[in-house]
Amino acid sequence: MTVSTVRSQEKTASARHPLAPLTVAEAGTAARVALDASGPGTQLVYVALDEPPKAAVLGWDAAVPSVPPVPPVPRQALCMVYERPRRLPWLVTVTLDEPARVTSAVPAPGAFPLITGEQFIADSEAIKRAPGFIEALARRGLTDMALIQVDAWPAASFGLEVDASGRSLARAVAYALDGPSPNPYARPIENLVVIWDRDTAEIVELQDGDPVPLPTSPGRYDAAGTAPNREVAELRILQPNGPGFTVDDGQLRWGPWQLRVSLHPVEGLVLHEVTYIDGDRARPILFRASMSEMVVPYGSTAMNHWWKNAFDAGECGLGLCASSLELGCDCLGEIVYLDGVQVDGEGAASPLRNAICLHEEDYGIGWKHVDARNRVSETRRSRRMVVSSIATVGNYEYGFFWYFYLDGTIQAEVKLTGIIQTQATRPGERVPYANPVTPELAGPHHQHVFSYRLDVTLDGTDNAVYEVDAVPVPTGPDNPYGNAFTARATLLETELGAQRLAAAEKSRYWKIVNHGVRNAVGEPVAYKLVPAHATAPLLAQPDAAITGRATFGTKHLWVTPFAADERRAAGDFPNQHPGGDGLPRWTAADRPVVDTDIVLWHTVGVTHFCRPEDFPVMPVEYTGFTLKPFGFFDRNPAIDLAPSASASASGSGSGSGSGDGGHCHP
Ligand SMILES: [Cu+2]
Repeated sequence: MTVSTVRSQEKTASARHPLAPLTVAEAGTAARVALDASGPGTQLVYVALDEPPKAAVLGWDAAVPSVPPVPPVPRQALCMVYERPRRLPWLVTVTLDEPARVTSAVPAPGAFPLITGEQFIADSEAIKRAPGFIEALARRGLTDMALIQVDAWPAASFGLEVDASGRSLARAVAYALDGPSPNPYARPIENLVVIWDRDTAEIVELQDGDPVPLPTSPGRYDAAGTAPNREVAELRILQPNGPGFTVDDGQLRWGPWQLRVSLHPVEGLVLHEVTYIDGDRARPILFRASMSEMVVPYGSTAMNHWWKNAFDAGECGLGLCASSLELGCDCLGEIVYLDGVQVDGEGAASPLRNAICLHEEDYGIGWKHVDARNRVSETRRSRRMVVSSIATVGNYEYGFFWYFYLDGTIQAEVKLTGIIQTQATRPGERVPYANPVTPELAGPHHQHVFSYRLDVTLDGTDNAVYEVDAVPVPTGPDNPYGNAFTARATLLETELGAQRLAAAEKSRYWKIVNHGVRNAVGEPVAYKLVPAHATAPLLAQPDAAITGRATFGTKHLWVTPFAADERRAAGDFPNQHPGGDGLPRWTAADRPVVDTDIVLWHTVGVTHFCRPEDFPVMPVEYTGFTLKPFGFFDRNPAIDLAPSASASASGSGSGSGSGDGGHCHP
């Protein structure tokens, strides 16, 4: 098992692809320039690459080096900064071409900035020093503040007087720790909520209800706390000749696949220009794919829980929360890591080591057939390229995984793990809208709702989408035996008509086509988007605040015409936003979405009714979707794979797996 890490490459700007990831030096320069141009008391929130216009990127790719020379695309960074004295967020664009300077600065009056990890910790610690909070804890017999953890959540927005106060708010809850290596979520301090002003560092409102006895069980999950620990047989994944892919300044090449990979502070893992090399044709499939937003709405009415509605992308930043990954733990095999960039509130930039993991996985059989007469077998292994990053957002972990297969399939998967939100309960008590997970704790019902933004470019930018349902045909002249069924395809023509729900009982899928490019059977080339049928849409009532703020979650599919500034499903500033921004606002125009440059927004998720097995740490839960070629290719694109070599089985089994070192046989 080996590992290599690709550090940021300091090529000259003009030699780099317009989508090449920001280097640490570039991020630091952008932050310094943005802060220097800002008013006193301004803090940096994040720095991202300001991705050039799509036409410039496509033009750059199409250019043959040096004949004729392509004018370099200006390299720019986009900074969010927060001018705290004026409670004013700004989006500041900085050109990185010499001399680096601000090219635009747009204030967002009335909006609230993303909450960085630094801010979250600062607020949480400051609340522990607030006299009113200390007194509330003392009434519960808790006086050692070193054994208190505060989580200063995004405050959300409910149309209450406090929400409309113009203050930058947190709603905070607390946990009693039982020592230096605790599971804080084992001991929630129930019925105590602090509404906190993040700017003035003061309590705006203290909600102090009936105390619930602290749970006594520590809920430990570290190895010492779970000893004795079971061992499993050692498993090594070896690629003696190294990985089967290369990566250069953000561009990944593996087999027929080419794509660019980057880490955006808000969206986390982003894919660009996903392309399949089909013989001598470079065939684009996705121009850009990302997690545009996600939200975790809680379905509880309890004091500590009803308001929890974290937008983990737009309010916290999936890239800002990305972890440094560890070989053998997070990733197994022949790994290449890509670094990210992190910038603190003062603008100091540093690398985020091992933020993105790249590796190959064996995925069982890819295709197989045994000729029953002559017993000749042909078998090919399935191999997939895995691109992943993991964000820790408060109590939860989200792993964002993309898989590329040799048969042309693309799969997106979210792995959900970490620790559930917990509610302390009295002995024998059953609390509403929550399941008991231990005799002392309940887990409130909640959803994890993800909005994938898929800027498709199937053999070109002009695409369209059909909804395809499996439809039984009534018995009659067209179906004399009653067994026939058909596929009914409905073209989604405009934005409002393209707001769709999944339908498992109809085997519903959405077919993305390019009407201008035909396959061998004369049909438009296509990929089908196979939705996650187990995903319920947003379950909150239509008049609930969260429904207006996360309207994207009410539908499984949205289709919009491409617009460069329509990037986030709930708008650019979801923190404390009262609602209506993003997809519902843009799609009100009901723009046409046929045979034009379109973007699909796909909602997936998990409706989480907590189980005892989800505590003390939740085993990984999965959600996601699949993009499968549907006449994009003229035959099975994995048909020409070389046969795998057979190997001998070891151990004292039947010996049926023994091989001769040649090709696989039945
Ligand atoms: Cu959950």
